[in-house]
Amino acid sequence: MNSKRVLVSLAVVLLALAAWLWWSADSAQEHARHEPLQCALPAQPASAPYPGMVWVPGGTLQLGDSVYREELPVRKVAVQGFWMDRTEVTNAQFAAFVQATAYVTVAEQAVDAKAHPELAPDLRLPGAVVFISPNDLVGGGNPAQWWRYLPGADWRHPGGQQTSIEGRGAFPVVNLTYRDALAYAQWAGRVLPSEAQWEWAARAAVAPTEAEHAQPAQANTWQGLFPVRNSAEDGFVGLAPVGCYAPNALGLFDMLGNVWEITRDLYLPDHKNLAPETETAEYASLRPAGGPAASHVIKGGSFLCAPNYCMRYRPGARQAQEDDLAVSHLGFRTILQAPGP
Ligand SMILES: [Ca+2]
Repeated sequence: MNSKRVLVSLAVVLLALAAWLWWSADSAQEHARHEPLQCALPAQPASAPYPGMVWVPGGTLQLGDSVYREELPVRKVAVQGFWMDRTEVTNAQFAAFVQATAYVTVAEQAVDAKAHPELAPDLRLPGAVVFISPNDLVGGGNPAQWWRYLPGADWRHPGGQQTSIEGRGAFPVVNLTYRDALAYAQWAGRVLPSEAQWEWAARAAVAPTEAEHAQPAQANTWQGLFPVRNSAEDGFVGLAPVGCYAPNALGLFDMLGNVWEITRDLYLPDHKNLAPETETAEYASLRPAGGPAASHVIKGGSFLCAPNYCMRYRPGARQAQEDDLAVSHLGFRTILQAPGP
C-alpha cells in the first residue's frame, strides 16, 4: 500500500514537472514571437559633443567583487573621466565600418593550422561558437552540450550559416574577437575600455552596493533553468536590440546582460596583479598555466547569465575570452578619452 502511494505521488510529481517544462518552453516561444526588432533610444541634446556617447566622470573605483574567485581581491583603482558609447556597437554600425574598409573579421577566415594543430579540419573552417539550447542534458554540465562551433557563423550570420542580420540592424554585433573590436575602434577614432573603466561606468561612477548582487531587473539575462528552460520574463529569449531596458544613472544602456563586452585588458585569473594591455614577459609569467595563449577580459555578462549557472550579470564579474575565437554572446562598445563637457 505504502509503495503504491509512493508510486502515485511520484507520478503526480513527474506529471507536474512535465507540465511546467511544457509550459515554460511554450511561454518562451510566445515571447520570441513578440520580440521587437528595435527599441526607441531617447534623443540626445543637440549640444552633445559626441553623438551616441555619454560622459563618465572620473573617480576611484573598487575594482572587483566577491562572488567568484577571479573577482578577488577587490582593489582601488583611479579612473580619469572619459566618453563612452551609450549602447553596444550594433550590426548597422559595424556594417558601416566594413563597408568603408572592406575589413574581414576573424570568424570569416580559416583557423591557422600552425596556431591550432590540435583542431580537427572541420573546426578550422571559418566560423564561430554559437549557443544552442539543448533539449536535454546528458551527464551534467559539459558546455559542449550548448556551445557548437558552426562553420559559416559570423557577424552577418549570427546564429549560423542559414541566419542573417536582415532587419536586425539595431541588435548588438556578435561573433567578433578582440582584434575585430579593436579594428572598429581604431577606425572610429576610439579605444576599447579598460576593465576598470568599464566597471566604473557600469556602476554609474559610484561605489558598489549589495543590490548589485541581485539579478538585474533592467537587463536582458536568463530566467529559468539554464541552459534548457528560458522563460524570458525580461522579454527576450535571445539577443535584444540595444536600448530596450532603462539606462543606468549615466545614460548607459545594457551594460549588464545582452552581450558580454570586450575590454582592452589582457586576462589574469584574479586582481592580485593588474594585467598590462600588451603582452610582456611579466604577463606571460602570471597568466594561467596551460590556459589560452592570449585572452582579454570581457565584462557585463549576457542574455545567457542565469542565477543557477553564471551570476555574471554584475559590474564586478569578469571572464576570459580567447583572442582568436568568435562567440555568439560577445560584443563590445568603445570609449573616447577626450575632455569632458
Ligand atoms: Ca532574456
